[in-house]
Amino acid sequence: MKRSVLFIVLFCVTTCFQGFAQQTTKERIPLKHGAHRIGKRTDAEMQHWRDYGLGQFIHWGVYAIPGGQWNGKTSTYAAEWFRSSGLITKEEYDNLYKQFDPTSFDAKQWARQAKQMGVKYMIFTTKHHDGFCMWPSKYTDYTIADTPYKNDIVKEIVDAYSAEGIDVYLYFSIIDWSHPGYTTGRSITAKDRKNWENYNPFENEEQKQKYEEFKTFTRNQLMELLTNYPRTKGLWFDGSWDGAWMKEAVWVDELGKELRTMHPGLIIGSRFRADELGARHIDSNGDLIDDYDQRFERNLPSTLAETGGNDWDCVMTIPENQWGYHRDWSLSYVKTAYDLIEMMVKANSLDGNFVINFGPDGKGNIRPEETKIAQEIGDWMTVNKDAVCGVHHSILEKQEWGYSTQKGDNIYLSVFNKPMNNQVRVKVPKSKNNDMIFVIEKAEFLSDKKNVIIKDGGRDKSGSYYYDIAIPEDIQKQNIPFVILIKLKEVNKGEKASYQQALT
Ligand code: H79
Repeated sequence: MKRSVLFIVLFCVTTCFQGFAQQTTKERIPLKHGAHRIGKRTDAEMQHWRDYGLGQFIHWGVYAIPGGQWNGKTSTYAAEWFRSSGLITKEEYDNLYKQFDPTSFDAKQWARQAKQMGVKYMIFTTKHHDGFCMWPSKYTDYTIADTPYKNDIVKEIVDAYSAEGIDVYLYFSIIDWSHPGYTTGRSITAKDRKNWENYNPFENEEQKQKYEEFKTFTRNQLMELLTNYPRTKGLWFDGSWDGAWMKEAVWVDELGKELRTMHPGLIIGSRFRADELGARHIDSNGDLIDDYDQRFERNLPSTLAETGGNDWDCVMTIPENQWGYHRDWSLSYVKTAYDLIEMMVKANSLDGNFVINFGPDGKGNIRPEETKIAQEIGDWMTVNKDAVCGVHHSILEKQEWGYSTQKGDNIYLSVFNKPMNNQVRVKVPKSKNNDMIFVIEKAEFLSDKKNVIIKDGGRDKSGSYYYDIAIPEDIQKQNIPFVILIKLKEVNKGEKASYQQALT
Protein backbone atom coordinates (compact mmCIF):
# COMPACT_ATOMS: atom_id res chain seq x y z
CA MET A 1 0.00 0.00 0.00
CA LYS A 2 2.67 2.43 1.09
CA ARG A 3 4.70 1.58 -1.95
CA SER A 4 1.83 2.35 -4.32
CA VAL A 5 1.26 5.75 -2.66
CA LEU A 6 4.93 6.54 -3.09
CA PHE A 7 4.72 5.48 -6.69
CA ILE A 8 1.73 7.74 -7.35
CA VAL A 9 3.50 10.68 -5.68
CA LEU A 10 6.66 10.06 -7.68
CA PHE A 11 4.66 9.73 -10.85
CA CYS A 12 2.90 13.03 -10.24
CA VAL A 13 6.10 14.84 -9.37
CA THR A 14 7.96 13.60 -12.44
CA THR A 15 5.13 14.30 -14.85
CA CYS A 16 4.70 17.77 -13.35
CA PHE A 17 8.37 18.57 -13.79
CA GLN A 18 8.38 17.12 -17.27
CA GLY A 19 5.37 19.20 -18.15
CA PHE A 20 7.06 22.29 -16.75
CA ALA A 21 10.32 21.57 -18.54
CA GLN A 22 8.51 20.95 -21.80
CA GLN A 23 6.57 24.13 -21.40
CA THR A 24 9.65 26.24 -20.78
CA THR A 25 11.70 24.68 -23.58
CA LYS A 26 8.76 25.06 -25.91
CA GLU A 27 8.38 28.71 -25.02
CA ARG A 28 12.03 29.73 -25.18
CA ILE A 29 13.16 31.03 -28.52
CA PRO A 30 16.74 30.20 -29.46
CA LEU A 31 17.91 33.82 -29.70
CA LYS A 32 21.45 34.65 -30.78
CA HIS A 33 21.25 38.35 -30.07
CA GLY A 34 19.02 38.64 -27.04
CA ALA A 35 20.26 38.71 -23.43
CA HIS A 36 23.70 37.12 -23.05
CA ARG A 37 23.22 36.48 -19.37
CA ILE A 38 20.27 35.52 -17.19
CA GLY A 39 20.13 37.52 -13.98
CA LYS A 40 22.38 40.25 -12.67
CA ARG A 41 26.04 40.81 -13.44
CA THR A 42 28.12 39.74 -10.45
CA ASP A 43 31.48 41.45 -11.12
CA ALA A 44 33.06 44.19 -8.99
CA GLU A 45 32.37 46.99 -11.49
CA MET A 46 28.66 46.26 -11.52
CA GLN A 47 28.57 45.92 -7.73
CA HIS A 48 30.16 49.35 -7.59
CA TRP A 49 27.44 50.69 -9.93
CA ARG A 50 24.76 49.13 -7.72
CA ASP A 51 26.16 50.94 -4.69
CA TYR A 52 26.00 54.47 -6.17
CA GLY A 53 22.47 55.31 -5.06
CA LEU A 54 22.60 58.85 -6.47
CA GLY A 55 23.91 60.18 -9.77
CA GLN A 56 23.95 63.41 -11.75
CA PHE A 57 22.98 63.73 -15.41
CA ILE A 58 24.18 66.73 -17.41
CA HIS A 59 22.55 67.73 -20.69
CA TRP A 60 24.73 70.29 -22.35
CA GLY A 61 25.13 71.21 -25.99
CA VAL A 62 24.44 74.00 -28.49
CA TYR A 63 20.73 73.87 -27.57
CA ALA A 64 21.75 75.68 -24.38
CA ILE A 65 22.27 78.86 -26.46
CA PRO A 66 18.61 79.43 -27.41
CA GLY A 67 17.49 77.83 -24.14
CA GLY A 68 14.01 77.14 -25.52
CA GLN A 69 13.48 80.68 -26.84
CA TRP A 70 14.01 82.28 -30.26
CA ASN A 71 12.97 85.64 -31.70
CA GLY A 72 10.89 86.38 -28.63
CA LYS A 73 8.99 83.10 -28.80
CA THR A 74 9.08 80.37 -26.17
CA SER A 75 8.94 76.67 -26.94
CA THR A 76 7.12 74.29 -24.64
CA TYR A 77 9.14 71.48 -26.28
CA ALA A 78 12.02 69.92 -24.39
CA ALA A 79 14.82 72.49 -24.80
CA GLU A 80 17.31 69.92 -26.15
CA TRP A 81 14.81 69.21 -28.96
CA PHE A 82 14.78 72.88 -29.98
CA ARG A 83 15.93 72.08 -33.53
CA SER A 84 12.55 70.40 -34.08
CA SER A 85 10.47 73.01 -32.28
CA GLY A 86 9.46 74.94 -35.40
CA LEU A 87 10.69 78.20 -33.84
CA ILE A 88 14.11 78.05 -35.48
CA THR A 89 15.11 77.05 -39.00
CA LYS A 90 17.38 74.03 -39.39
CA GLU A 91 20.04 76.29 -40.95
CA GLU A 92 19.93 78.68 -38.00
CA TYR A 93 20.19 75.81 -35.55
CA ASP A 94 23.00 74.09 -37.41
CA ASN A 95 25.05 77.30 -37.25
CA LEU A 96 24.58 77.90 -33.53
CA TYR A 97 27.84 76.12 -32.78
CA LYS A 98 29.74 79.07 -34.28
CA GLN A 99 28.61 81.05 -31.23
CA PHE A 100 29.26 78.35 -28.65
CA ASP A 101 31.72 79.97 -26.27
CA PRO A 102 30.97 79.00 -22.65
CA THR A 103 33.42 81.37 -21.01
CA SER A 104 31.98 80.72 -17.53
CA PHE A 105 32.41 76.94 -17.77
CA ASP A 106 34.46 75.56 -14.91
CA ALA A 107 34.40 71.75 -14.86
CA LYS A 108 36.11 71.67 -11.47
CA GLN A 109 33.41 73.83 -9.96
CA TRP A 110 30.67 71.62 -11.40
CA ALA A 111 32.44 68.56 -10.01
CA ARG A 112 32.86 70.17 -6.58
CA GLN A 113 29.18 71.02 -6.51
CA ALA A 114 28.27 67.45 -7.51
CA LYS A 115 30.56 66.08 -4.81
CA GLN A 116 28.95 68.33 -2.21
CA MET A 117 25.54 67.13 -3.41
CA GLY A 118 26.62 63.56 -2.67
CA VAL A 119 26.50 62.06 -6.17
CA LYS A 120 28.65 59.01 -6.81
CA TYR A 121 28.47 59.01 -10.62
CA MET A 122 27.59 61.30 -13.45
CA ILE A 123 26.38 60.91 -17.04
CA PHE A 124 27.42 63.51 -19.59
CA THR A 125 25.91 64.18 -23.03
CA THR A 126 28.83 63.73 -25.41
CA LYS A 127 26.43 63.95 -28.38
CA HIS A 128 22.67 64.56 -28.33
CA HIS A 129 20.24 64.00 -31.23
CA ASP A 130 21.46 67.13 -33.08
CA GLY A 131 24.81 65.38 -33.59
CA PHE A 132 26.96 68.15 -32.09
CA CYS A 133 30.00 66.58 -30.41
CA MET A 134 31.26 67.96 -27.12
CA TRP A 135 34.61 66.31 -27.87
CA PRO A 136 36.87 66.97 -30.89
CA SER A 137 35.78 63.92 -32.90
CA LYS A 138 37.94 63.35 -35.96
CA TYR A 139 35.00 61.83 -37.82
CA THR A 140 32.98 65.04 -38.24
CA ASP A 141 33.51 68.81 -38.33
CA TYR A 142 30.45 69.42 -36.19
CA THR A 143 32.31 69.45 -32.86
CA ILE A 144 33.55 71.60 -30.04
CA ALA A 145 36.88 72.01 -31.89
CA ASP A 146 35.04 74.13 -34.49
CA THR A 147 33.56 76.54 -31.95
CA PRO A 148 35.16 79.69 -30.50
CA TYR A 149 35.62 77.69 -27.26
CA LYS A 150 37.72 74.98 -28.98
CA ASN A 151 38.61 72.98 -25.83
CA ASP A 152 37.65 69.37 -25.32
CA ILE A 153 34.70 69.60 -22.91
CA VAL A 154 34.36 65.83 -22.46
CA LYS A 155 37.97 65.67 -21.32
CA GLU A 156 37.48 68.55 -18.90
CA ILE A 157 34.43 66.80 -17.44
CA VAL A 158 36.05 63.37 -17.18
CA ASP A 159 39.17 64.81 -15.53
CA ALA A 160 37.37 67.09 -13.08
CA TYR A 161 34.76 64.55 -11.94
CA SER A 162 37.24 61.69 -11.72
CA ALA A 163 39.48 63.90 -9.56
CA GLU A 164 36.55 64.28 -7.14
CA GLY A 165 36.08 60.50 -7.06
CA ILE A 166 32.89 60.65 -9.13
CA ASP A 167 32.61 57.99 -11.86
CA VAL A 168 31.83 59.22 -15.36
CA TYR A 169 29.45 57.64 -17.89
CA LEU A 170 29.06 58.92 -21.42
CA TYR A 171 25.62 59.63 -22.87
CA PHE A 172 25.60 58.96 -26.62
CA SER A 173 22.66 59.43 -28.96
CA ILE A 174 22.27 56.96 -31.81
CA ILE A 175 19.94 59.48 -33.48
CA ASP A 176 22.23 61.93 -35.27
CA TRP A 177 20.45 64.61 -37.31
CA SER A 178 23.78 65.94 -38.61
CA HIS A 179 24.84 62.77 -40.40
CA PRO A 180 23.61 62.31 -43.99
CA GLY A 181 23.43 58.55 -43.50
CA TYR A 182 21.14 58.68 -40.50
CA THR A 183 17.61 57.68 -41.48
CA THR A 184 14.49 59.57 -40.51
CA GLY A 185 13.81 57.72 -37.31
CA ARG A 186 10.41 56.45 -38.46
CA SER A 187 8.70 54.78 -35.55
CA ILE A 188 7.93 51.12 -35.71
CA THR A 189 4.29 50.06 -36.00
CA ALA A 190 2.74 46.89 -34.61
CA LYS A 191 2.49 45.69 -38.21
CA ASP A 192 6.24 46.16 -38.72
CA ARG A 193 6.95 44.13 -35.60
CA LYS A 194 4.68 41.30 -36.70
CA ASN A 195 6.52 40.93 -39.96
CA TRP A 196 9.94 41.90 -38.60
CA GLU A 197 11.90 39.61 -40.87
CA ASN A 198 10.67 41.51 -43.91
CA TYR A 199 10.67 44.96 -42.36
CA ASN A 200 12.65 47.39 -44.50
CA PRO A 201 13.50 50.72 -42.86
CA PHE A 202 14.82 52.26 -46.07
CA GLU A 203 12.95 54.07 -48.81
CA ASN A 204 15.50 53.25 -51.50
CA GLU A 205 18.84 51.54 -52.16
CA GLU A 206 20.81 54.76 -51.83
CA GLN A 207 19.52 55.32 -48.30
CA LYS A 208 20.51 51.78 -47.46
CA GLN A 209 24.05 52.35 -48.70
CA LYS A 210 24.35 55.61 -46.82
CA TYR A 211 23.27 53.89 -43.64
CA GLU A 212 26.36 51.68 -43.93
CA GLU A 213 28.43 54.86 -43.70
CA PHE A 214 26.45 55.91 -40.65
CA LYS A 215 27.14 52.58 -38.96
CA THR A 216 30.89 52.93 -39.55
CA PHE A 217 30.74 56.52 -38.31
CA THR A 218 28.91 55.50 -35.12
CA ARG A 219 31.33 52.66 -34.45
CA ASN A 220 34.31 54.97 -35.01
CA GLN A 221 32.95 57.56 -32.61
CA LEU A 222 32.30 55.01 -29.87
CA MET A 223 35.79 53.56 -30.24
CA GLU A 224 37.16 57.09 -30.20
CA LEU A 225 35.33 57.94 -26.96
CA LEU A 226 36.59 54.84 -25.15
CA THR A 227 40.12 55.44 -26.46
CA ASN A 228 40.21 59.13 -25.57
CA TYR A 229 38.58 58.74 -22.15
CA PRO A 230 39.75 55.41 -20.74
CA ARG A 231 38.41 56.30 -17.27
CA THR A 232 34.86 56.06 -18.60
CA LYS A 233 32.90 53.46 -16.65
CA GLY A 234 30.05 53.00 -19.05
CA LEU A 235 27.96 54.23 -21.97
CA TRP A 236 24.41 55.54 -21.59
CA PHE A 237 22.70 55.15 -24.95
CA ASP A 238 19.69 57.06 -26.21
CA GLY A 239 17.72 57.34 -29.47
CA SER A 240 18.12 53.69 -30.37
CA TRP A 241 14.45 53.21 -31.25
CA ASP A 242 15.07 54.01 -34.89
CA GLY A 243 13.94 51.15 -37.15
CA ALA A 244 17.19 50.97 -39.10
CA TRP A 245 19.23 50.60 -35.90
CA MET A 246 16.81 48.01 -34.49
CA LYS A 247 17.03 46.01 -37.69
CA GLU A 248 20.84 45.85 -37.27
CA ALA A 249 20.57 43.53 -34.23
CA VAL A 250 23.44 41.31 -35.36
CA TRP A 251 25.81 44.15 -36.17
CA VAL A 252 24.95 46.16 -33.04
CA ASP A 253 25.41 43.10 -30.84
CA GLU A 254 28.87 42.55 -32.38
CA LEU A 255 29.69 46.20 -31.79
CA GLY A 256 28.70 45.88 -28.14
CA LYS A 257 30.97 42.85 -27.75
CA GLU A 258 33.80 44.76 -29.41
CA LEU A 259 33.34 47.71 -27.03
CA ARG A 260 33.29 45.39 -24.02
CA THR A 261 36.45 43.63 -25.16
CA MET A 262 38.33 46.87 -25.63
CA HIS A 263 37.08 48.24 -22.30
CA PRO A 264 36.73 45.43 -19.72
CA GLY A 265 34.07 46.07 -17.10
CA LEU A 266 32.19 48.51 -19.36
CA ILE A 267 28.59 49.06 -18.26
CA ILE A 268 25.87 49.40 -20.89
CA GLY A 269 22.14 49.77 -20.26
CA SER A 270 19.23 48.14 -22.04
CA ARG A 271 18.70 50.98 -24.54
CA PHE A 272 21.58 50.08 -26.83
CA ARG A 273 20.25 47.28 -28.98
CA ALA A 274 17.25 45.22 -29.99
CA ASP A 275 17.24 41.44 -30.39
CA GLU A 276 16.89 39.86 -33.83
CA LEU A 277 13.09 39.80 -33.49
CA GLY A 278 12.94 43.53 -32.79
CA ALA A 279 12.38 43.34 -29.01
CA ARG A 280 13.99 46.16 -27.05
CA HIS A 281 15.10 46.30 -23.39
CA ILE A 282 13.54 42.91 -22.61
CA ASP A 283 14.33 40.30 -25.23
CA SER A 284 11.81 37.96 -26.88
CA ASN A 285 12.33 35.45 -24.04
CA GLY A 286 11.64 38.03 -21.34
CA ASP A 287 15.26 38.56 -20.25
CA LEU A 288 16.88 41.94 -19.77
CA ILE A 289 19.21 42.97 -22.60
CA ASP A 290 22.63 44.11 -21.30
CA ASP A 291 23.43 45.35 -17.80
CA TYR A 292 20.60 47.42 -16.36
CA ASP A 293 17.08 48.42 -17.26
CA GLN A 294 16.82 51.92 -18.75
CA ARG A 295 13.06 52.01 -19.07
CA PHE A 296 12.39 53.92 -15.85
CA GLU A 297 13.00 57.33 -17.39
CA ARG A 298 11.15 60.00 -15.37
CA ASN A 299 9.05 57.17 -14.01
CA LEU A 300 9.66 55.13 -10.89
CA PRO A 301 8.46 51.57 -10.38
CA SER A 302 6.06 51.05 -7.48
CA THR A 303 7.10 47.59 -6.40
CA LEU A 304 10.13 45.35 -6.53
CA ALA A 305 8.12 42.95 -8.70
CA GLU A 306 7.79 45.67 -11.32
CA THR A 307 11.59 45.81 -11.67
CA GLY A 308 11.71 42.11 -12.51
CA GLY A 309 14.58 41.82 -10.04
CA ASN A 310 16.89 43.55 -12.52
CA ASP A 311 19.34 46.38 -11.95
CA TRP A 312 17.84 49.68 -13.12
CA ASP A 313 18.28 53.43 -13.10
CA CYS A 314 15.77 56.26 -13.09
CA VAL A 315 16.88 59.47 -14.78
CA MET A 316 14.80 62.45 -13.64
CA THR A 317 14.33 66.04 -14.73
CA ILE A 318 13.79 68.85 -12.21
CA PRO A 319 11.02 70.56 -14.21
CA GLU A 320 8.65 68.44 -16.31
CA ASN A 321 10.54 66.84 -19.25
CA GLN A 322 13.16 69.56 -19.72
CA TRP A 323 16.67 68.16 -19.99
CA GLY A 324 18.63 70.89 -21.76
CA TYR A 325 18.72 74.46 -20.48
CA HIS A 326 15.33 76.18 -20.81
CA ARG A 327 15.21 79.85 -19.87
CA ASP A 328 11.61 79.64 -18.68
CA TRP A 329 11.00 77.20 -15.88
CA SER A 330 7.56 78.62 -15.15
CA LEU A 331 6.09 76.34 -17.82
CA SER A 332 5.71 73.37 -15.50
CA TYR A 333 5.95 72.29 -11.89
CA VAL A 334 9.54 72.44 -10.66
CA LYS A 335 10.41 69.67 -8.22
CA THR A 336 11.81 70.64 -4.85
CA ALA A 337 14.90 69.10 -3.26
CA TYR A 338 12.63 67.06 -0.97
CA ASP A 339 10.54 65.82 -3.91
CA LEU A 340 13.77 64.56 -5.44
CA ILE A 341 15.12 63.11 -2.20
CA GLU A 342 11.91 61.14 -1.73
CA MET A 343 12.10 59.78 -5.28
CA MET A 344 15.76 58.90 -4.74
CA VAL A 345 15.10 56.91 -1.57
CA LYS A 346 12.11 55.23 -3.19
CA ALA A 347 14.41 54.19 -6.06
CA ASN A 348 17.04 52.90 -3.61
CA SER A 349 14.40 50.96 -1.67
CA LEU A 350 13.54 49.17 -4.94
CA ASP A 351 17.19 48.46 -5.83
CA GLY A 352 17.64 51.27 -8.35
CA ASN A 353 19.93 54.24 -8.84
CA PHE A 354 18.43 57.71 -9.03
CA VAL A 355 19.97 60.25 -11.42
CA ILE A 356 19.06 63.95 -11.29
CA ASN A 357 19.46 66.01 -14.44
CA PHE A 358 21.10 69.43 -14.71
CA GLY A 359 20.96 71.66 -17.80
CA PRO A 360 23.66 74.34 -17.70
CA ASP A 361 23.21 77.51 -19.79
CA GLY A 362 25.06 78.54 -22.96
CA LYS A 363 27.80 80.25 -21.00
CA GLY A 364 28.48 77.25 -18.79
CA ASN A 365 26.63 78.37 -15.69
CA ILE A 366 24.56 75.99 -13.63
CA ARG A 367 21.34 77.90 -13.05
CA PRO A 368 20.73 79.25 -9.50
CA GLU A 369 17.64 77.04 -9.01
CA GLU A 370 19.73 73.94 -9.69
CA THR A 371 22.56 75.12 -7.47
CA LYS A 372 20.08 75.63 -4.62
CA ILE A 373 18.67 72.14 -5.10
CA ALA A 374 22.17 70.66 -5.23
CA GLN A 375 22.99 72.36 -1.93
CA GLU A 376 19.79 71.24 -0.25
CA ILE A 377 20.25 67.65 -1.38
CA GLY A 378 23.90 67.85 -0.32
CA ASP A 379 22.95 69.07 3.16
CA TRP A 380 20.53 66.19 3.51
CA MET A 381 23.04 63.67 2.14
CA THR A 382 25.75 64.83 4.55
CA VAL A 383 23.59 63.55 7.40
CA ASN A 384 21.68 60.72 5.75
CA LYS A 385 23.78 59.27 2.91
CA ASP A 386 24.06 55.91 4.69
CA ALA A 387 20.39 55.35 3.80
CA VAL A 388 21.17 55.90 0.09
CA CYS A 389 24.65 54.64 -0.84
CA GLY A 390 25.57 50.96 -0.78
CA VAL A 391 22.07 49.86 0.22
CA HIS A 392 19.41 47.59 -1.22
CA HIS A 393 15.74 46.92 -0.53
CA SER A 394 15.05 46.00 3.09
CA ILE A 395 13.26 43.09 4.70
CA LEU A 396 10.57 45.47 5.96
CA GLU A 397 7.43 45.83 3.92
CA LYS A 398 6.51 49.24 2.50
CA GLN A 399 4.91 51.42 5.19
CA GLU A 400 2.98 54.69 5.18
CA TRP A 401 5.72 56.85 6.72
CA GLY A 402 8.14 56.36 3.81
CA TYR A 403 10.74 53.93 2.48
CA SER A 404 13.27 51.59 4.00
CA THR A 405 16.66 50.46 2.75
CA GLN A 406 19.19 48.04 4.19
CA LYS A 407 22.89 47.35 4.35
CA GLY A 408 23.95 44.27 6.28
CA ASP A 409 22.07 44.39 9.60
CA ASN A 410 21.41 48.11 9.36
CA ILE A 411 17.89 49.04 8.31
CA TYR A 412 17.30 52.69 7.41
CA LEU A 413 13.80 54.10 7.78
CA SER A 414 13.50 57.26 5.69
CA VAL A 415 10.46 59.12 6.95
CA PHE A 416 8.73 61.44 4.47
CA ASN A 417 5.23 61.41 5.95
CA LYS A 418 5.72 62.43 9.56
CA PRO A 419 2.83 61.08 11.66
CA MET A 420 0.74 63.74 13.45
CA ASN A 421 1.38 62.08 16.82
CA ASN A 422 5.16 62.21 16.24
CA GLN A 423 5.49 58.48 16.66
CA VAL A 424 6.79 56.38 13.79
CA ARG A 425 4.99 53.06 13.96
CA VAL A 426 7.20 50.34 12.51
CA LYS A 427 5.83 46.99 11.45
CA VAL A 428 8.52 44.36 11.85
CA PRO A 429 8.67 41.24 9.69
CA LYS A 430 7.35 37.94 10.96
CA SER A 431 9.94 35.41 11.97
CA LYS A 432 10.09 32.19 9.99
CA ASN A 433 10.28 30.38 13.31
CA ASN A 434 6.91 30.32 15.11
CA ASP A 435 8.48 30.59 18.57
CA MET A 436 10.55 33.62 17.65
CA ILE A 437 9.74 37.24 17.11
CA PHE A 438 11.58 40.28 15.82
CA VAL A 439 12.18 43.16 18.21
CA ILE A 440 13.87 46.47 17.51
CA GLU A 441 17.13 46.10 19.35
CA LYS A 442 18.44 49.56 18.67
CA ALA A 443 17.23 52.75 16.99
CA GLU A 444 18.92 56.05 16.33
CA PHE A 445 18.14 59.11 14.28
CA LEU A 446 20.96 59.80 11.85
CA SER A 447 20.69 63.52 12.55
CA ASP A 448 20.48 63.27 16.33
CA LYS A 449 21.74 60.15 17.96
CA LYS A 450 20.13 60.84 21.34
CA ASN A 451 16.59 60.64 22.74
CA VAL A 452 15.47 57.38 21.21
CA ILE A 453 12.44 55.89 22.86
CA ILE A 454 10.96 52.67 21.51
CA LYS A 455 7.59 51.49 22.72
CA ASP A 456 5.68 48.35 22.09
CA GLY A 457 3.13 49.16 19.39
CA GLY A 458 1.08 46.00 19.82
CA ARG A 459 -0.01 43.40 17.39
CA ASP A 460 -2.57 43.22 14.58
CA LYS A 461 -5.06 40.51 13.65
CA SER A 462 -2.65 38.89 11.22
CA GLY A 463 -0.11 38.43 14.02
CA SER A 464 2.31 41.15 12.92
CA TYR A 465 4.07 43.17 15.61
CA TYR A 466 4.62 46.92 15.76
CA TYR A 467 6.97 49.28 17.56
CA ASP A 468 6.59 53.01 18.08
CA ILE A 469 9.61 55.25 17.80
CA ALA A 470 9.14 58.73 19.25
CA ILE A 471 10.39 61.61 17.12
CA PRO A 472 12.55 63.88 19.32
CA GLU A 473 11.45 67.50 19.59
CA ASP A 474 14.40 69.01 17.74
CA ILE A 475 13.71 66.76 14.75
CA GLN A 476 10.00 67.52 14.88
CA LYS A 477 10.86 71.21 14.62
CA GLN A 478 13.24 70.80 11.68
CA ASN A 479 10.31 69.57 9.65
CA ILE A 480 12.41 67.82 6.99
CA PRO A 481 12.61 64.16 5.96
CA PHE A 482 14.71 62.19 8.43
CA VAL A 483 16.25 58.76 8.74
CA ILE A 484 16.10 56.32 11.65
CA LEU A 485 18.64 53.54 11.73
CA ILE A 486 17.29 50.41 13.38
CA LYS A 487 18.65 46.98 14.14
CA LEU A 488 16.36 44.03 14.54
CA LYS A 489 16.91 41.05 16.76
CA GLU A 490 15.10 37.75 16.83
CA VAL A 491 14.13 36.70 20.36
CA ASN A 492 11.95 34.02 21.90
CA LYS A 493 8.32 35.10 22.21
CA GLY A 494 8.58 34.71 25.97
CA GLU A 495 11.59 37.00 26.13
CA LYS A 496 9.85 39.80 24.32
CA ALA A 497 8.09 41.45 27.25
CA SER A 498 11.13 41.71 29.46
CA TYR A 499 13.29 42.75 26.52
CA GLN A 500 10.93 45.55 25.60
CA GLN A 501 10.66 46.71 29.20
CA ALA A 502 14.42 47.10 29.32
CA LEU A 503 14.33 49.31 26.27
CA THR A 504 11.70 51.80 27.40
O1 H79 B 1 17.95 63.29 -23.61
C1 H79 B 1 16.64 63.27 -23.08
C2 H79 B 1 15.61 63.40 -24.15
O2 H79 B 1 15.89 64.46 -25.06
C3 H79 B 1 15.72 62.06 -24.81
N1 H79 B 1 16.04 61.16 -23.74
C4 H79 B 1 16.27 61.92 -22.54
C5 H79 B 1 17.30 61.29 -21.64
C6 H79 B 1 14.53 61.70 -25.53
N2 H79 B 1 14.53 61.64 -26.82
N3 H79 B 1 13.35 61.30 -27.22
N4 H79 B 1 12.59 61.14 -26.20
C7 H79 B 1 13.29 61.40 -25.11
C8 H79 B 1 11.22 60.76 -26.32
C9 H79 B 1 10.62 61.54 -27.43
C10 H79 B 1 9.88 62.64 -27.13
C11 H79 B 1 9.27 63.44 -28.19
FE1 H79 B 1 9.05 65.41 -28.03
C12 H79 B 1 7.91 63.73 -28.30
C13 H79 B 1 9.91 64.04 -29.27
C14 H79 B 1 8.99 64.87 -29.98
C15 H79 B 1 7.74 64.66 -29.38
C16 H79 B 1 9.39 65.83 -26.09
C17 H79 B 1 8.30 66.53 -26.54
C18 H79 B 1 10.48 66.22 -26.89
C19 H79 B 1 10.01 67.13 -27.81
C20 H79 B 1 8.69 67.32 -27.58
